[in-house]
Amino acid sequence: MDNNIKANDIHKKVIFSGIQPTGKITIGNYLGSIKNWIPMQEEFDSIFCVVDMHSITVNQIPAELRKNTYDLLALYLACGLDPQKSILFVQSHVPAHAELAWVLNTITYVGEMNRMTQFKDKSRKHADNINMGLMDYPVLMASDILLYQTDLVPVGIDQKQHVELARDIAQRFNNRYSPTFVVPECYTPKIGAKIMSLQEPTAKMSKSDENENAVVTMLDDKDAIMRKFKRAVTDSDTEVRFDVENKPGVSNLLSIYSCFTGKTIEQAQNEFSGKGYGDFKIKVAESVIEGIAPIQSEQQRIAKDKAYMDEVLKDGAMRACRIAYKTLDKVYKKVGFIPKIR
Ligand code: ATP
Ligand code: LTN
Repeated sequence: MDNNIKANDIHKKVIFSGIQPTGKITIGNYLGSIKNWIPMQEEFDSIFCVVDMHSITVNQIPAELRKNTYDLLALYLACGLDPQKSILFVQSHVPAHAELAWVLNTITYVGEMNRMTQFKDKSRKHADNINMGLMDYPVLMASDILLYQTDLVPVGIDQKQHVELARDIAQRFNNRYSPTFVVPECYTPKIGAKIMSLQEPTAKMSKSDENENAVVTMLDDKDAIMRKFKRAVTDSDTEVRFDVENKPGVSNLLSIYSCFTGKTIEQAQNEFSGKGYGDFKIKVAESVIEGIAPIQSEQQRIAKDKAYMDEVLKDGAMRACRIAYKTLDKVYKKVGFIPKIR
C-alpha cells in the first residue's frame, strides 16, 4: 500500500526520528540514534525533532525543560545534523502532532496501550504519576512518524515496539478509510542499538538511571569518563571476547569501542587478545573521550548562540508544518470533518 502512495514519487525516502529533552544525553542515545542519523542525511529526506511534548509525560521542571530543549538542539547540530540538509524542529512548534494524535487515538485500543513495555516500565518507575499522556505516548509517537509519510525510523532497539504500533495504526487507518499513510519501518544499527549500563550490563543504559557510574553522558569530562569505564562491571574471567550471554559487560565495552573507532568487533577482539581487562577498559575510555571531545566543544559553542538556534527552529517548524498539514488535511477529510473556510 505504501508503494501505491509513492508510486509516482521521485522523492527520496523519508526518515524521521526524535529524542526527548529529558536530561543529559547518554552515549547510548548517541550510538543508538544520532550517530546513525548523520550519514543518513545524505541519502534521505531527513526530519529530526526534539520531542518536548513526549517529555512532559513525566514530571519536568519548566525552566529545565527549556534549557534541555536548547541543549539537545545544540547537540544535534554539534554532532553534524545540518539544517541545510535536514529539517530540525521542536515538536510543540507544529500543532499538527497533537491534532493527528487525537484522530489516531480513536483507532487505537486501550488493550494495545496496556501491553507497551515502556509504559509498563515507566508506570513502575513513576507510580505516583501514571497519567493519560504516559499511556498515550506511543500514539503521539505514531503521529510524529505518520505525519511526514516516513519510510524509515532510525532508533535504538527499545523503540521497536513503538514503531511497530505506528505501523499497525497506519495500516488500520489505511484499511478503514483509504490509503493515506506510508507504513514506516524501524531501522536499528547492527552495533550500538542497545548499549548497556556500565554497572548492570544486562540492563539498558538509561539517562534516567540513578547510579551515575552506570551512565556515560555526552557532557561528561575526561576524568569522569575514564573513572566510569575503569569501574565498569565485567566478569571474573580475563578474556576479552564478544559473548553477550556469558560476558555481557565485556561485550558491551567491545560494542562501544567498535562504534567509536569504526573497527569491527572481531578486529577489536583481536587487538585485546592476551591483554587484561585493565588495559582494555582504558582503551575503551580513550576511544570515547576522543570521539566525543569535538562534539562537546561544538555543543558548548552552539548552546551559547541562542539567536542561531532560534533561526534554525523557526525555519524547521515552517518546513515541518508544510508537510504535516498536508497529511492532516487529508486525514480530516477522510474521517469526515468539514473543511474550514479560509
Ligand atoms: P529514558 O531512559 O529516560 O526513558 P532514554 O535514554 O531511553 O530515556 P529517549 O529519549 O527515550 O532516551 O531515547 C532517544 C533515542 O535513544 C531512541 O532512539 C532510543 O532508542 C535510543 N536509546 C536510548 N537508550 C539507548 C541505549 N542504551 N542504547 C542504544 N540506544 C538507546
Ligand atoms: N519515544 C522515542 C522518542 C520519539 C521518537 C518519535 C523516535 C518520540 N517520537 C518518533 C522516533 C520517531 C524515544 O526514544 N523514547
